[in-house]
Amino acid sequence: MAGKIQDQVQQASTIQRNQVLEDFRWAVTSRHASLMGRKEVFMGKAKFGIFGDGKELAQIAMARAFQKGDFRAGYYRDQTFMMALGELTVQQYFAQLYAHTNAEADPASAGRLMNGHFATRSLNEDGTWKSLTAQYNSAADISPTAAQMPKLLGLAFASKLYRNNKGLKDLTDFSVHGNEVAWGTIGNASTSEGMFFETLNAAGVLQVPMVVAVWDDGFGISVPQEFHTTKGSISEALLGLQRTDTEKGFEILRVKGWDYEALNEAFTSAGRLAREEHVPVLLHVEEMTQPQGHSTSGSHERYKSKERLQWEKDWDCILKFREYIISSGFATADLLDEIESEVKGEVKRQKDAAWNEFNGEIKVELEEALALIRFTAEKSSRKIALLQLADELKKTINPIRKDVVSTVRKCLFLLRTEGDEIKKELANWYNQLQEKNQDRYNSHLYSQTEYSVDRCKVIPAQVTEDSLLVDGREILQAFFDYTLEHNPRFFALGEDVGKIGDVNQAFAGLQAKHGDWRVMDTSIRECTIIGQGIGAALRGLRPMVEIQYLDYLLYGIQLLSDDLATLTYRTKGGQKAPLIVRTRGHRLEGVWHSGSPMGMILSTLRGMIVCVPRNMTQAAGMYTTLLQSDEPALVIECLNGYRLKEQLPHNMGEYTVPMGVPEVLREGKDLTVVTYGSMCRIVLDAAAELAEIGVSLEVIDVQTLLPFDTHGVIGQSIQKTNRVLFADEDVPGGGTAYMLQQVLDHQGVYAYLDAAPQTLAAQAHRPAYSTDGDYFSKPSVEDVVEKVYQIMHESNPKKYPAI
Ligand SMILES: Cc1ncc(C[n+]2csc(CCOP(=O)(O)OP(=O)(O)O)c2C)c(N)n1
Repeated sequence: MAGKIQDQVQQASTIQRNQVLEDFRWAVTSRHASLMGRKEVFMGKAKFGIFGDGKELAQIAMARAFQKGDFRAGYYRDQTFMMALGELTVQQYFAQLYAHTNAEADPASAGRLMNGHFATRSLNEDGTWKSLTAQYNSAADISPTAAQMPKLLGLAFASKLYRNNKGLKDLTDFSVHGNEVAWGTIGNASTSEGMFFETLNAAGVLQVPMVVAVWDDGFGISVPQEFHTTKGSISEALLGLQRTDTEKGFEILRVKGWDYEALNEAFTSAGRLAREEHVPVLLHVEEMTQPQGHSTSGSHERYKSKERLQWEKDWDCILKFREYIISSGFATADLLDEIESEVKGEVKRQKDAAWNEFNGEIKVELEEALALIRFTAEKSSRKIALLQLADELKKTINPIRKDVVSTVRKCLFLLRTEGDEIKKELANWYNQLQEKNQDRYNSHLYSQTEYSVDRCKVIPAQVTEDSLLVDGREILQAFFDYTLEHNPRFFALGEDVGKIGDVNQAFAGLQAKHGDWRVMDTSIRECTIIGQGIGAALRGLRPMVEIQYLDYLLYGIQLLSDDLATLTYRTKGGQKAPLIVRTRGHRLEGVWHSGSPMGMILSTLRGMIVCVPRNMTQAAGMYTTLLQSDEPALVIECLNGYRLKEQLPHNMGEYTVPMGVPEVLREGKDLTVVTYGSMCRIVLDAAAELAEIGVSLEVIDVQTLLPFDTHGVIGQSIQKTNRVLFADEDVPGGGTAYMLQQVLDHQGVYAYLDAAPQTLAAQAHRPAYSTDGDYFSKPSVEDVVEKVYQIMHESNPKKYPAI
């Protein structure tokens, strides 16, 4: 018996020893990757580097507590975590540092993001989901500090839904009974951001399985802790969130970043609490270091005192780990040295392999270019100049693609006066190369799979004489009711969306009918409402999140722009979050309930679909299209349209509205007015008035701004009318300027125009209050009539004398 126990003790200590030594291996692997990474930048082989040195031990503990199906949403220091998890090889780490554009070489971003931006791939090549519960998952990182937090809330919230919404229980590729934990990481300085506080508050309210680890190294670049956080400690500052015996809240833990055993214990218990009880945990990891300073952009000797620098050396987590291993008798110093030296060799080998692969591809292209330029030179009258360009290219140290392509373009420019026969080989090669480069650098802004909105089947709405005439909001209500019934992944949340069914009652009665886990109220927190949607969409759900008024989208536009709109692009199709953001805008009342800031949206949300339906029938059809595709979208309903009567289509939930296809609302021959949203009715009223004096307007509703008229409907109309006016409610130079640019650049209409294309927008200021305020701020029927008339007058002053 005693012998058996002894054997077991022996066995347990062998396992423990092996684990400790494996952890040591990961720690030194990551550290040497950091050290060599910095050198690569200084040697000019990479442009910029930011590394995870000084934070290794805590990340290994986090990796140990992390389970399949879990998600990480973190930041640029987490290389050790990713490596220890087996989701990042050293070679991949260096491939990203060099910006290798191959998704196999750099699975996180295919060379699109600077180093330290981690991600796992959730999707197969064809856009279908992998089994997320069979793999470790990391949401794709972004650089803005703390912007990883809102989606972290959503990733954790998804577990809540999967556990509580019985309709989701079969989706085992996404969740097993909501057991998945969302793990967040953030630097101490970044906890000062509003998004951090907003996320924590919401997580405490929602009681979601979220562990937030704060990597605290006492600085935010050069700025020390006392400038960042009240009381100098985020766990102190947030003590009010701590749960008690009677009140729900957070579990708050503190641990030192060099204390191996305490770290393992803290992460294990945090993971268990979150996973089993759905309690959010804040894990404040203090006394971390940054041996090489913030990044390759500068040296920390500039702002850290001698004492601090010495302290960081003495309390380096790997040094402390070594001391722990030796004093616990797991290994001798010699053995650790041996392991480290072996690891160092392996890191170097993988670094070199990454460089050779990255550089090898470019070398091949360079050699091909040189051969073709020289070959072409022999036939060309510009031989000397061409050979000189080839020589210069040949001499480039660490050449990159730009060197090759820019030289070839210079050559082709030199060859512009020579016949095709002379330059055809070089030109063909260049065209093929540019196709590859397009894929490398410019692809995947939108879905390139069969789930793209373009592939959605068009099914017209069926409206007949016996279709009921109902309020616009009832059209939406019928749509939402249908979708809640037929699509278990669909849910809606937002301020006032649950109990009262949104401020305009499109969800009225639907929470009572479909349940509290389908139609939900939230607090007033636009940014994390969006984050909640992004995270849930990353985990296979189909959220619709509501921003109560378009003017308040500003609170969430940063996240939409930085995170959601870039997701497919920055992972080169590796992840998707098909979130629908529903909001309402255009004219209604006053400064903050009449917004139509399309210019802002169009500049910041490339990568999203932007729908501007003129009524609720169109809106419902657009929602159907979006739910059949996998693209994230913003849909702006007309604030003043919920009480207007519309005919209820018979095929609600089935009819679709295609994206990027304008609709001609009224045919005419004199002038085309291009508009959308609430302006459609204004322009149609103006068209009726103008018809009375013999001016025939063609009125086009663009329906979606992104994508924009992919069928050239507007150009065809201009070919007929030869005059065009772009009208909307945005500021001058906003949405109208965009529409004008799209048509001029892509539809070749210049030759068909008999008059200068014009725009009509709202005033440059926000709209004043009340009906008069609206009249003097937004384009009115009279404004449209007069503007059109002015264009007609300029064409034919006799027929249309000045007003
Ligand atoms: C919104 C935003 N502001 C500024 C920056 C520039 N920036 C990058 S890292 C950083 C400091 C972050 O410090 P901390 O959160 O403590 O993390 P650490 O780098 O120390 O791990 C700053 C200011 C940024 N990336 N995003």
